Amino acid sequence: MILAITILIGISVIMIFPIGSQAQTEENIFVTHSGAVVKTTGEVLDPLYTSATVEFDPMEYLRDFNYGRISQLEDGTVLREYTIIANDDEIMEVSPGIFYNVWTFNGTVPGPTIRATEGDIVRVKFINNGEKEHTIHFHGIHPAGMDGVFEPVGGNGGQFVYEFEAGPVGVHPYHCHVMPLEEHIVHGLYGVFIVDPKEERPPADEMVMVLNGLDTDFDTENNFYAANTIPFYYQHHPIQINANELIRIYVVNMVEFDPINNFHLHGNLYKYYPTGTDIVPSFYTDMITLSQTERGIMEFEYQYPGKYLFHAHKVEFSEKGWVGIFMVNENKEGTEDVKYGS
Ligand SMILES: [Cu+2]
Repeated sequence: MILAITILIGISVIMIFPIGSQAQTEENIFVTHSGAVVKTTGEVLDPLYTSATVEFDPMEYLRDFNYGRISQLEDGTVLREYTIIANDDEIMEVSPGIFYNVWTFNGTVPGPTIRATEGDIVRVKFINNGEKEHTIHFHGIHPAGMDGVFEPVGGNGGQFVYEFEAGPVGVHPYHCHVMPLEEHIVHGLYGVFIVDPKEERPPADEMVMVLNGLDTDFDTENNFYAANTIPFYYQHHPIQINANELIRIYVVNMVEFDPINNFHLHGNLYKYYPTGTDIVPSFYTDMITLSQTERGIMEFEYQYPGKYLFHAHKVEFSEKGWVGIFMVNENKEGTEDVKYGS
Protein backbone atom coordinates (compact mmCIF):
# COMPACT_ATOMS: atom_id res chain seq x y z
CA MET A 1 0.00 0.00 0.00
CA ILE A 2 2.73 2.40 1.07
CA LEU A 3 4.68 1.37 -1.98
CA ALA A 4 1.64 2.08 -4.19
CA ILE A 5 1.18 5.55 -2.67
CA THR A 6 4.88 6.29 -3.09
CA ILE A 7 4.73 5.29 -6.76
CA LEU A 8 1.57 7.38 -7.26
CA ILE A 9 3.20 10.46 -5.70
CA GLY A 10 6.25 9.83 -7.84
CA ILE A 11 4.18 9.72 -11.03
CA SER A 12 2.27 12.88 -10.00
CA VAL A 13 5.53 14.75 -9.42
CA ILE A 14 6.80 13.66 -12.83
CA MET A 15 3.54 14.81 -14.45
CA ILE A 16 3.63 18.21 -12.76
CA PHE A 17 7.35 18.74 -13.27
CA PRO A 18 8.16 16.72 -16.36
CA ILE A 19 11.82 15.86 -16.59
CA GLY A 20 13.56 17.84 -19.24
CA SER A 21 10.95 20.58 -19.47
CA GLN A 22 12.32 24.07 -19.38
CA ALA A 23 10.41 27.17 -18.43
CA GLN A 24 10.27 29.82 -21.11
CA THR A 25 12.89 32.20 -19.81
CA GLU A 26 12.77 34.93 -22.40
CA GLU A 27 10.70 37.81 -21.12
CA ASN A 28 8.19 39.20 -23.61
CA ILE A 29 6.68 42.64 -23.39
CA PHE A 30 3.21 43.65 -24.49
CA VAL A 31 1.61 47.06 -24.26
CA THR A 32 -2.12 46.63 -23.75
CA HIS A 33 -4.62 48.96 -25.39
CA SER A 34 -5.28 50.51 -21.99
CA GLY A 35 -1.58 51.46 -21.90
CA ALA A 36 -0.49 48.88 -19.32
CA VAL A 37 2.82 47.14 -19.89
CA VAL A 38 2.64 43.38 -19.47
CA LYS A 39 5.81 41.30 -19.10
CA THR A 40 5.60 37.54 -19.17
CA THR A 41 7.95 34.59 -19.26
CA GLY A 42 4.96 32.27 -19.50
CA GLU A 43 3.65 30.41 -22.48
CA VAL A 44 2.18 32.61 -25.17
CA LEU A 45 -0.59 30.89 -27.12
CA ASP A 46 0.53 32.38 -30.38
CA PRO A 47 4.18 31.64 -31.10
CA LEU A 48 4.47 34.75 -33.23
CA TYR A 49 4.93 37.39 -30.59
CA THR A 50 6.13 40.93 -30.93
CA SER A 51 6.05 44.18 -29.03
CA ALA A 52 4.02 45.78 -31.86
CA THR A 53 0.44 46.10 -30.69
CA VAL A 54 -2.67 47.16 -32.50
CA GLU A 55 -4.78 50.00 -31.21
CA PHE A 56 -8.41 49.73 -32.24
CA ASP A 57 -11.39 51.77 -31.09
CA PRO A 58 -14.66 50.10 -32.15
CA MET A 59 -16.57 53.32 -31.45
CA GLU A 60 -14.36 55.27 -33.83
CA TYR A 61 -14.47 52.51 -36.45
CA LEU A 62 -18.29 52.41 -36.27
CA ARG A 63 -18.83 55.73 -38.06
CA ASP A 64 -15.51 56.14 -39.87
CA PHE A 65 -15.76 56.26 -43.68
CA ASN A 66 -12.80 56.67 -46.01
CA TYR A 67 -13.82 58.52 -49.18
CA GLY A 68 -10.30 58.50 -50.61
CA ARG A 69 -8.31 61.31 -52.20
CA ILE A 70 -10.69 62.80 -54.71
CA SER A 71 -9.79 64.23 -58.12
CA GLN A 72 -11.34 64.34 -61.57
CA LEU A 73 -10.29 62.57 -64.73
CA GLU A 74 -10.26 64.49 -68.02
CA ASP A 75 -13.73 63.26 -68.92
CA GLY A 76 -15.07 64.51 -65.58
CA THR A 77 -15.27 61.10 -63.90
CA VAL A 78 -14.47 61.20 -60.19
CA LEU A 79 -11.28 59.35 -59.25
CA ARG A 80 -10.91 58.14 -55.68
CA GLU A 81 -7.49 56.97 -54.57
CA TYR A 82 -6.80 54.93 -51.47
CA THR A 83 -3.73 53.34 -49.97
CA ILE A 84 -4.09 50.05 -48.12
CA ILE A 85 -1.14 48.48 -46.33
CA ALA A 86 -1.19 44.87 -45.15
CA ASN A 87 0.70 43.53 -42.14
CA ASP A 88 0.72 40.11 -40.54
CA ASP A 89 2.93 40.29 -37.46
CA GLU A 90 0.94 42.44 -35.04
CA ILE A 91 -0.57 41.57 -31.70
CA MET A 92 -3.90 42.86 -30.45
CA GLU A 93 -5.47 42.49 -27.03
CA VAL A 94 -8.88 41.37 -28.23
CA SER A 95 -10.27 40.78 -24.74
CA PRO A 96 -8.63 41.50 -21.38
CA GLY A 97 -5.55 39.28 -21.23
CA ILE A 98 -6.21 37.62 -24.61
CA PHE A 99 -3.56 38.54 -27.14
CA TYR A 100 -4.11 37.53 -30.73
CA ASN A 101 -1.87 37.72 -33.79
CA VAL A 102 -3.92 39.93 -36.09
CA TRP A 103 -3.26 40.43 -39.79
CA THR A 104 -4.33 43.93 -40.68
CA PHE A 105 -5.25 46.27 -43.51
CA ASN A 106 -4.09 49.76 -42.46
CA GLY A 107 -3.40 48.56 -38.93
CA THR A 108 -6.88 47.52 -37.87
CA VAL A 109 -9.37 44.61 -37.98
CA PRO A 110 -11.53 45.23 -39.89
CA GLY A 111 -9.59 47.39 -42.34
CA PRO A 112 -10.86 50.82 -43.35
CA THR A 113 -14.40 51.26 -44.68
CA ILE A 114 -13.89 52.46 -48.23
CA ARG A 115 -16.66 54.45 -49.80
CA ALA A 116 -17.35 55.63 -53.36
CA THR A 117 -20.30 56.57 -55.54
CA GLU A 118 -21.49 54.31 -58.35
CA GLY A 119 -19.51 55.09 -61.53
CA ASP A 120 -16.48 56.60 -59.75
CA ILE A 121 -13.09 55.16 -60.56
CA VAL A 122 -11.63 53.46 -57.51
CA ARG A 123 -7.83 53.19 -57.43
CA VAL A 124 -6.36 51.28 -54.49
CA LYS A 125 -2.62 51.24 -54.03
CA PHE A 126 -1.92 48.05 -52.12
CA ILE A 127 1.35 47.65 -50.24
CA ASN A 128 2.12 44.34 -48.59
CA ASN A 129 4.40 44.92 -45.61
CA GLY A 130 3.67 41.48 -44.20
CA GLU A 131 5.86 38.40 -44.38
CA LYS A 132 3.36 36.33 -46.37
CA GLU A 133 1.76 36.94 -49.74
CA HIS A 134 -1.54 38.81 -49.64
CA THR A 135 -4.06 40.39 -52.01
CA ILE A 136 -7.23 42.42 -51.88
CA HIS A 137 -10.24 40.72 -53.42
CA PHE A 138 -13.20 43.08 -53.73
CA HIS A 139 -16.71 41.74 -54.07
CA GLY A 140 -18.50 43.60 -56.86
CA ILE A 141 -18.07 44.03 -60.61
CA HIS A 142 -14.57 44.51 -62.10
CA PRO A 143 -12.17 43.06 -64.70
CA ALA A 144 -10.63 39.63 -64.00
CA GLY A 145 -7.16 41.08 -63.47
CA MET A 146 -8.49 43.25 -60.65
CA ASP A 147 -10.04 40.37 -58.73
CA GLY A 148 -7.16 39.90 -56.30
CA VAL A 149 -6.99 36.13 -56.67
CA PHE A 150 -4.37 35.14 -59.28
CA GLU A 151 -1.95 37.99 -58.63
CA PRO A 152 -0.47 37.31 -55.20
CA VAL A 153 1.45 40.30 -53.89
CA GLY A 154 4.73 39.40 -52.22
CA GLY A 155 5.56 40.48 -48.68
CA ASN A 156 8.15 42.96 -47.44
CA GLY A 157 6.94 45.78 -49.65
CA GLY A 158 5.28 44.13 -52.66
CA GLN A 159 2.81 46.42 -54.43
CA PHE A 160 -0.22 46.20 -56.70
CA VAL A 161 -2.71 48.80 -57.90
CA TYR A 162 -6.35 47.75 -58.10
CA GLU A 163 -8.43 49.98 -60.34
CA PHE A 164 -12.05 49.59 -61.41
CA GLU A 165 -15.34 51.40 -61.71
CA ALA A 166 -17.34 51.39 -58.46
CA GLY A 167 -20.37 49.17 -58.73
CA PRO A 168 -22.91 47.89 -58.23
CA VAL A 169 -24.56 50.05 -55.57
CA GLY A 170 -24.46 48.29 -52.23
CA VAL A 171 -22.32 47.11 -49.37
CA HIS A 172 -19.56 44.70 -50.28
CA PRO A 173 -16.78 43.02 -48.34
CA TYR A 174 -13.18 43.04 -49.43
CA HIS A 175 -10.67 40.54 -48.15
CA CYS A 176 -7.36 38.84 -48.86
CA HIS A 177 -7.74 35.87 -51.20
CA VAL A 178 -4.44 34.01 -50.71
CA MET A 179 -4.58 30.34 -49.73
CA PRO A 180 -5.20 28.99 -47.18
CA LEU A 181 -8.00 31.49 -47.44
CA GLU A 182 -9.62 30.68 -44.13
CA GLU A 183 -6.39 31.50 -42.31
CA HIS A 184 -5.95 34.83 -44.11
CA ILE A 185 -9.53 35.83 -43.32
CA VAL A 186 -9.79 34.73 -39.71
CA HIS A 187 -6.65 36.63 -38.80
CA GLY A 188 -8.35 39.82 -39.92
CA LEU A 189 -7.61 40.72 -43.55
CA TYR A 190 -11.04 42.08 -44.47
CA GLY A 191 -13.03 45.28 -44.58
CA VAL A 192 -16.09 46.95 -46.07
CA PHE A 193 -16.55 48.65 -49.44
CA ILE A 194 -19.68 50.80 -49.79
CA VAL A 195 -20.92 51.95 -53.18
CA ASP A 196 -23.44 54.78 -52.81
CA PRO A 197 -26.14 55.39 -55.39
CA LYS A 198 -25.74 58.55 -57.50
CA GLU A 199 -28.96 59.79 -55.98
CA GLU A 200 -27.99 59.73 -52.31
CA ARG A 201 -29.88 57.74 -49.75
CA PRO A 202 -31.81 59.90 -47.23
CA PRO A 203 -29.62 61.44 -44.47
CA ALA A 204 -29.14 59.10 -41.53
CA ASP A 205 -26.88 58.27 -38.60
CA GLU A 206 -24.79 55.72 -40.50
CA MET A 207 -22.62 52.99 -39.08
CA VAL A 208 -20.76 49.86 -40.12
CA MET A 209 -20.91 46.57 -38.27
CA VAL A 210 -18.69 43.71 -39.31
CA LEU A 211 -19.72 40.53 -37.57
CA ASN A 212 -16.60 38.52 -36.86
CA GLY A 213 -15.25 35.63 -34.84
CA LEU A 214 -11.90 35.06 -33.16
CA ASP A 215 -10.28 31.64 -33.03
CA THR A 216 -7.73 32.45 -30.38
CA ASP A 217 -6.57 28.86 -29.80
CA PHE A 218 -6.32 27.78 -33.46
CA ASP A 219 -8.65 24.79 -33.31
CA THR A 220 -10.82 26.06 -36.20
CA GLU A 221 -13.60 26.98 -33.80
CA ASN A 222 -14.29 30.53 -32.70
CA ASN A 223 -13.67 31.36 -29.05
CA PHE A 224 -15.15 34.86 -29.30
CA TYR A 225 -17.70 36.58 -31.49
CA ALA A 226 -18.23 40.29 -31.97
CA ALA A 227 -19.65 43.15 -33.90
CA ASN A 228 -16.46 45.02 -34.89
CA THR A 229 -13.86 42.70 -33.37
CA ILE A 230 -13.93 43.43 -29.63
CA PRO A 231 -16.29 41.04 -27.80
CA PHE A 232 -18.97 42.77 -25.67
CA TYR A 233 -17.60 46.22 -26.61
CA TYR A 234 -20.91 47.89 -27.47
CA GLN A 235 -22.51 46.33 -24.42
CA HIS A 236 -19.98 48.04 -22.17
CA HIS A 237 -19.96 51.17 -24.36
CA PRO A 238 -23.54 51.57 -25.64
CA ILE A 239 -23.96 53.24 -29.03
CA GLN A 240 -25.63 56.62 -28.47
CA ILE A 241 -28.41 57.33 -30.96
CA ASN A 242 -31.40 59.67 -31.01
CA ALA A 243 -35.08 58.80 -31.02
CA ASN A 244 -36.99 59.67 -34.20
CA GLU A 245 -33.78 59.70 -36.21
CA LEU A 246 -33.06 57.39 -39.11
CA ILE A 247 -30.32 54.87 -38.32
CA ARG A 248 -28.63 53.05 -41.20
CA ILE A 249 -26.33 50.10 -40.53
CA TYR A 250 -24.11 48.53 -43.18
CA VAL A 251 -23.76 45.00 -41.82
CA VAL A 252 -21.33 42.38 -43.16
CA ASN A 253 -20.90 38.85 -41.83
CA MET A 254 -17.24 37.74 -41.87
CA VAL A 255 -17.53 34.89 -39.35
CA GLU A 256 -15.61 31.81 -40.48
CA PHE A 257 -16.08 28.20 -39.26
CA ASP A 258 -19.76 28.67 -38.32
CA PRO A 259 -22.10 28.43 -41.32
CA ILE A 260 -24.53 31.11 -40.19
CA ASN A 261 -24.82 34.25 -38.13
CA ASN A 262 -27.77 36.50 -37.44
CA PHE A 263 -28.78 39.96 -36.20
CA HIS A 264 -31.66 40.58 -33.84
CA LEU A 265 -32.78 44.07 -32.81
CA HIS A 266 -34.80 44.65 -29.63
CA GLY A 267 -37.91 46.81 -29.29
CA ASN A 268 -38.03 47.56 -32.98
CA LEU A 269 -38.02 46.22 -36.52
CA TYR A 270 -35.83 47.31 -39.41
CA LYS A 271 -36.14 47.58 -43.14
CA TYR A 272 -33.59 45.31 -44.76
CA TYR A 273 -31.90 45.66 -48.14
CA PRO A 274 -29.96 42.46 -48.96
CA THR A 275 -26.50 43.39 -50.31
CA GLY A 276 -27.79 46.97 -50.40
CA THR A 277 -28.26 46.71 -54.14
CA ASP A 278 -31.82 47.99 -54.21
CA ILE A 279 -33.39 51.18 -52.91
CA VAL A 280 -36.58 49.31 -52.01
CA PRO A 281 -36.32 47.14 -48.89
CA SER A 282 -36.99 43.41 -49.19
CA PHE A 283 -37.94 42.75 -45.58
CA TYR A 284 -39.36 44.42 -42.51
CA THR A 285 -38.12 42.27 -39.67
CA ASP A 286 -36.19 42.10 -36.40
CA MET A 287 -34.06 39.14 -37.52
CA ILE A 288 -31.89 38.39 -40.51
CA THR A 289 -29.73 35.33 -41.10
CA LEU A 290 -26.36 35.72 -42.80
CA SER A 291 -23.93 33.19 -44.21
CA GLN A 292 -20.24 33.98 -44.87
CA THR A 293 -19.76 37.41 -46.52
CA GLU A 294 -23.53 37.86 -46.77
CA ARG A 295 -24.38 41.46 -46.04
CA GLY A 296 -26.97 44.18 -46.33
CA ILE A 297 -28.29 47.52 -45.14
CA MET A 298 -30.61 47.91 -42.15
CA GLU A 299 -32.69 51.02 -41.53
CA PHE A 300 -34.77 51.88 -38.47
CA GLU A 301 -35.88 54.62 -36.12
CA TYR A 302 -36.58 54.28 -32.42
CA GLN A 303 -39.77 55.86 -31.20
CA TYR A 304 -39.17 55.39 -27.47
CA PRO A 305 -35.99 56.47 -25.64
CA GLY A 306 -34.16 53.90 -23.53
CA LYS A 307 -31.74 51.03 -23.64
CA TYR A 308 -32.14 48.32 -26.28
CA LEU A 309 -30.07 45.21 -26.94
CA PHE A 310 -28.96 44.03 -30.36
CA HIS A 311 -27.28 40.66 -30.68
CA ALA A 312 -26.97 37.32 -32.42
CA HIS A 313 -30.02 35.22 -31.67
CA LYS A 314 -27.66 32.31 -32.00
CA VAL A 315 -27.26 32.60 -28.24
CA GLU A 316 -23.84 30.94 -28.14
CA PHE A 317 -22.49 33.83 -30.23
CA SER A 318 -24.06 36.54 -28.06
CA GLU A 319 -22.78 34.90 -24.88
CA LYS A 320 -19.28 34.89 -26.39
CA GLY A 321 -19.33 38.57 -27.23
CA TRP A 322 -21.64 39.37 -30.15
CA VAL A 323 -23.98 41.62 -28.20
CA GLY A 324 -24.40 45.37 -27.91
CA ILE A 325 -26.70 48.13 -26.70
CA PHE A 326 -28.30 51.10 -28.39
CA MET A 327 -28.85 53.91 -25.92
CA VAL A 328 -31.72 55.82 -27.49
CA ASN A 329 -31.71 59.41 -26.27
CA GLU A 330 -34.57 61.81 -26.45
CA ASN A 331 -34.21 63.85 -29.63
CA LYS A 332 -34.25 67.40 -28.30
CA GLU A 333 -33.60 68.82 -31.74
CA GLY A 334 -36.79 67.34 -33.15
CA THR A 335 -36.53 65.96 -36.64
CA GLU A 336 -35.69 69.29 -38.29
CA ASP A 337 -32.03 70.06 -39.02
CA VAL A 338 -30.80 67.02 -37.17
CA LYS A 339 -27.04 66.62 -37.12
CA TYR A 340 -26.87 62.91 -37.78
CA GLY A 341 -24.56 60.87 -35.66
CA SER A 342 -24.17 63.60 -33.04
CU1 LIG B 1 -3.49 37.20 -46.99
